[in-house]
Amino acid sequence: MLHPRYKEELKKQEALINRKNEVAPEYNGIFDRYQSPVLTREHIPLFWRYDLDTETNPYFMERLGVNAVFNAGALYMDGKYYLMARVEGNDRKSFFAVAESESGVDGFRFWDAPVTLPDTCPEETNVYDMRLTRHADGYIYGVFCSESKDQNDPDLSAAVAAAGIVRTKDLKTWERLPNLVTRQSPQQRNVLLHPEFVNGQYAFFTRPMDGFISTGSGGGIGFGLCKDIKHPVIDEEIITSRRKYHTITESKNGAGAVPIKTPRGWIHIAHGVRSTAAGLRYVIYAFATDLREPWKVIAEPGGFLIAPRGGERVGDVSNVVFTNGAAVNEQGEVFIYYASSDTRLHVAKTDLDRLQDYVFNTPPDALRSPDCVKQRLALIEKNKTLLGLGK
Ligand code: M1P
Repeated sequence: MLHPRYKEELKKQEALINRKNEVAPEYNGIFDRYQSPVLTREHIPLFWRYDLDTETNPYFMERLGVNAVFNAGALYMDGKYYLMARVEGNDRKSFFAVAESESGVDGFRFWDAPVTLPDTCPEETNVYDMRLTRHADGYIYGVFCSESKDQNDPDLSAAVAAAGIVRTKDLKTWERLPNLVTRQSPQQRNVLLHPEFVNGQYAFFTRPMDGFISTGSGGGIGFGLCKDIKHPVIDEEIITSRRKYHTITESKNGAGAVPIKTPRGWIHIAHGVRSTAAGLRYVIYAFATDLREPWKVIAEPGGFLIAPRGGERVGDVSNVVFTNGAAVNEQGEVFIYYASSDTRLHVAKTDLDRLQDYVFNTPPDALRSPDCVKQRLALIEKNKTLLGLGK
């Protein structure tokens, strides 16, 4: 018999899913932040978590709890917004689940079951952070982190990160391809497939790493070409967006959303990490690469685009905002899906014109305090004239 508590809990969940999302009051002219998260653990269907049968679950206990819903790949297709969310169970294992919405800012509802990926890697323990690419070859690719225990290291926490690759035409049936091999880098995370062929080859943005957590000698976001997606090997990676001392990318950076094509260049929305006394701080930044040579950075505004604010600062891994998906509709509206503190997922909305203006007209990081002051003084002087204020 269906447990009587089910209907009560379902009512609460329906109210949450149907809640209208409002633009937050903060203004920066670059994007609108929305007040409520678009996905949380409370959005997970009750029948994925509870045994609904009174006989076997008299107390209506959560049997398979969900801890967090965050880092999502994103796609706009046929008038709908799709998110490939990272769902983390109470047991710490992540899996993928698709949620869809008509508006892109609210009403996200999970499909009836999580994604079942072909289980082709017996050593793989955890999967997360899928980037969805609609590729020129007609497939939708999902590139994600495939994590395994490092069998060569007795440390219980030693792990190996690789880039797993799947593809589909409908987000329902998935074909798994071999993990990406990068000859120069022992580990990879935050890898994404570029949507177009480059020099007739598949092109990946990578993140060369020496270890599981530390990028070590990895200089930043990498780029590499691969001839055959069914045997994906990158012989050579070059660095595109480079990590720099005393900037938001000093400790690490990584590709985020699939690059967005604009008349002026590919716009990348990535993450940068720096070390603080309170631990690592993750922010989101943007840069542009050349249309024909997409590994060449042609503009990189200084500082962050999105940083954790208010309640976003707190969660399982605090002081983190992270993105691995954005969706662009026919009107050129851009929905940046970003997670806060590895706990829940939000949206920030902008458009292609604004993004280009931001990326190409925001001053670059001047790298030294005296030069940053000069940048600011130039702005102040210009505005003083406009405001009719004396020298
Ligand atoms: O915990 C913050 C993020 O840490 C990782 O990112 P990076 O590889 O750049 O350190 C990822 O595991 C990501 O999932 C997570 O949100």
